[in-house]
Parts: sequence; structure tokens; C-alpha cells
Amino acid sequence: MYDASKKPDIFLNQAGYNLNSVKTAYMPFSAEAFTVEDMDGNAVFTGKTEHFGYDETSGDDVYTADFSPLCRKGTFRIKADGKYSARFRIGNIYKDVCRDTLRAFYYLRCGCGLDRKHAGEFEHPPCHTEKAVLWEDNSVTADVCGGWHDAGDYGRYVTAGAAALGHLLYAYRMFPQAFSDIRTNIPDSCDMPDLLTECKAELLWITKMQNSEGGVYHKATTKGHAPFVMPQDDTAQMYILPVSSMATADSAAVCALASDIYKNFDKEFSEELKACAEKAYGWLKSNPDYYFDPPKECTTGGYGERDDKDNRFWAAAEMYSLTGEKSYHDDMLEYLQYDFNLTALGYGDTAGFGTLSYILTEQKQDPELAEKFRQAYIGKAEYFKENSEKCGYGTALAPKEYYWGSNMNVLKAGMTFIIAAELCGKKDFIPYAVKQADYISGANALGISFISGIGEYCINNPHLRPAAADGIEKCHEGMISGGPNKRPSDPDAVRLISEGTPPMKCFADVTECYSLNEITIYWNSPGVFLFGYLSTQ
Ligand code: 9MR
Ligand code: ZN
Repeated sequence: MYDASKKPDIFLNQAGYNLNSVKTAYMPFSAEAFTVEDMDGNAVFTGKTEHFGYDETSGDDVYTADFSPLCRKGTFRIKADGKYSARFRIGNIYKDVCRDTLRAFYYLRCGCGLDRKHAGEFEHPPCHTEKAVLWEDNSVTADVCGGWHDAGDYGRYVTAGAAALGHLLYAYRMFPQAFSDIRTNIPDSCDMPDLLTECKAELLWITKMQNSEGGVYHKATTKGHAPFVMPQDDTAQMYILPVSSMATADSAAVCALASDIYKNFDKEFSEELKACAEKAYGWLKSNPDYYFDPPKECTTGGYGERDDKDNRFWAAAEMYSLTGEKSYHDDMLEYLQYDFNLTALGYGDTAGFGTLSYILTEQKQDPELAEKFRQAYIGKAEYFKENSEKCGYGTALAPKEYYWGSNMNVLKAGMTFIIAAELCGKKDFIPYAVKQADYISGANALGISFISGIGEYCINNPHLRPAAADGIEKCHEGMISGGPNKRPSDPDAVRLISEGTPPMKCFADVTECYSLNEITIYWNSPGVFLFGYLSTQ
């Protein structure tokens, strides 16, 4: 159970550090020297701190302790001025963090039961298995069982799922070796890496969300959010909400991407994905205008977007990469005339997945275009690097960027550094990627690990219905919290966070605080990307 008295005085990555990685600890108090001790209290490293100075994001006067030269496997803690850090390990630590954050997706599965063998004490009977009805015509029923619950709520939203799949599948595409031996103890995990077995559950659900014309429904949810009950007890009517051009484009994109990846493991599934992608793309061509018509009476997650050009661009890029057909390349160029962010890897702005697809494609490439995309990633990484250097805790966000789900942006900054390092030849960015992972696992102004079960002082009360309703004190491991939000909007957070609190400290590990401490699939997925990559280092 979360225990505030366990809060360490010195903040660092509580999961630990790779043997040869950069290693930094942070102190919000003045100390000249520090010692790294093993578990018997023997000093294994001593060093002088550096005074960073005042940090605007946290309001702290920060001192840093660099112990990068300590390349010795073991468990340690840091001591300075009579104060201590939490325990941490040095060694191959990222396999475990990657496994736990990937396994979190299994706990979020819908339409099936979680059995004791795979879920242990978190087992529960099947949920949301009844047929759903179309919002627009209640006499039509359809089976849309499956996929992952989106977040703390039990809704299932196509664009959110596509973004999570984008992060996970690109992690696999860029560094498959990280996932060849990560086993998450999930059912049916024999003939492909567990990451792909897990993603297949969501992909199958996306294919069910497609209608006969190729359009893809935006979401499957009840009319409003469920109370805090277990998923099997959420028995209100399930609705299928209208098609949107964003959901259709994202589905075309992610199914095309997945078709290419699964062809080596599951030919038939790969073909099904391709057919789904082609049909969705066909819908996009016959419906060239932005289309989104959410009924106001349905109060679950909105996931609205003002524009669909970036989604269409992603779809065209993936279809081109899958087929090599010129028409898709032409479409890409056409969408590129519109103004969108070329490096955004989110559920709202998706063009970064499209540029990534093009950088990596094995089809014929326009070298200038590929270079333009690489430069965009380098530029974005430079921006994050500047923020990181200005921040006392090395975090890649500017003070104004701590809003709802800020941890996702920290993790996506980590992804950006990796893309710039691995695909654009800028290896110098890697230490900055490490610092984003450090922040998430405890090297932040609160000294808290934002991942449940990772570290001595970690979140345990996320806004996650099963975690609150299951009567088990310990939360499912591997859930990544949304993190600090300088404009908290739920009533409990508004009460708990006093006016003028510095951005990085606008956080509380409290179940009710959905604008601070919810979890979502697309906050975990960039974590799997970052931790998976670091496990290869
Ligand atoms: O992440 C979303 C945040 O940016 C919005 O401000 C907020 C309010 O609309 O919704 C968040 O998304 C939630 C979604 O609507 C439903 N599932 C959980 C999501 C994370 O809180
Ligand atoms: Zn469910």
C-alpha cells in the first residue's frame, strides 16, 4: 500500500540503471558530497554534487549527483547529508519494467475473463460480452467484444486504441530483439512474441468495429461512465457510436502496419488486416470530408479531433509501405500540403506515425522527403533536449506543458530521442531518453515512481475501476499514471492541489483524481516503447 512515510529524500530512478548508462540522482536540498552504498552499508562510490540552482518546473533548488562511473551490478542506495534515496538496482533492469508495463494491457482486456493462471489474484469473470446496439438504430445489434478497456473507464475508443497500437507496433518494428524473450504470462502465447499476441486482441476488436461499407465506428461504450464496479458488473447497454473519418483512417493505418508485421507469424490474420485496411481506405476515398458526429447524450470519452488530414496521411503512408502502390504515395503528398505536426505520435495528432512509416519503409522512397521527415524528428528532439537541460530534473517538458496526461508527453519525448538517435543518426540523444525513463520511475520532484509496483515509493491508487473495486490493497503492477497536471479539473484534485503549486508537483496518488492519476492504454504504450528500447542498451 502507498505509504507517504516511505517518501525518499533523494530522488532517482527506483527501477534502476543499465550498467553503462548515465546515472543521475536529484536532491532538493544542499549537500556537497554524496555516497552510493551497497545493502551492507559499504560505500561503493563517492562524488561531489553539482548545484543546478532554481528549477522553475518544481520550485526546487536542485543539487544533482552524477554516479555514471559506477558500473557495478547490485542493489544500492544513495546517501547525502544523512538523507537517503530509495533502493535501486544497477544491471539489466529494463526487461522487468518493459514486461510489467506490457503486461498491464492484459489486465485491461475486455470481452474475456482473466483466469487465475494468468491474472493471479486479479482474476475476474468475462466482461462486456453482450451484443451491442447501434446508437443510430437500436434495432441493429453487433458483436464488438474484445480489445482493451481504454483507461480507468471501461470505454473502448478506436483512435485511442490505434495510437497505443502505433507505439507498441513501432517498438516491435524498430527493435524486435527487445521483445523476443519478454514473456508476460498471457494466454495463447506460443508462436509469436507476447507483444504481438497482446496487440492481436486489440486489432481483432478494431476489425469488428468496421461496418459493411468500410467505415469504422468511433467507439463502443455505455451511455455514461460506469460506477466504480468490477468490469463484469458493468452491465448497462453497450452502444456502438457513429463512424468517424478519424477512426476509419487510424484503422486503415494501423491494420496496414500490422498486416506487414504479422505476415511472418500469422498469414491468415495478416490477410484479414490487409482487407480491413483496404476497405477502410476505400471508405476514406469515397468520403473525402472530415466526418465526426458524436451524440451529446453519450457522455463517455469524446476523443474529438478538429481535423482528419493527419490521420488520412498516416493511412496513406502505411498503405504505401504495405503495397508500394503509387496512388498511396500521391495521396500522402496531397495530404502533406496541409499544416500538421510531422512528429506527433498521439491519438489526436497522428502524423508522426506516418512519417515514421515512410522513414522505415522498404518501398521506393523519395530521399528528399525522407530527409525532411528525419530533420523534423531531429528538430523536435532538439526542442525536448533544450527543455531537459533547463529543467532541474532533466525532464523534457517546459513548465507550461504539464497538463492532463503529462507523463505521456515525457514518454513520447523519450520516443522522439530514440527515433532521432536510431533513425536519424543522432546517438547523442540517448542519455536524454534515459532521463525521461528516470523521471517516470522516481527521478522527479515528488520522488515518486509513476508506475504501480515499480520502486519502493510508487503509485498504488490510480483512477482505475478494477483497482478500486477488487478489494485488493495492491494495484495491478505496471500501470503508468497520467502524472502532474498544472490545471487539475476533477473536484478532488482541485481541493488537494493548492493554487500556485509548481507544475511538477501538481500530483496526488488518489483514486478520485482522474485528471492527475488515471491510467490509459496510450500512456502505457510509449512506456513500453521507451523501456523496451532501453532494455537493448
Ligand atoms: O486524455 C484526455 C484529456 O486530454 C481530456 O482533457 C479529458 C477530458 O475530455 O479526457 C481525457 O481522455 C479520457 C477519455 O475521455 C476517456 N478515457 C480516459 C481518458 C484519460 O483520462
Ligand atoms: Zn470489458
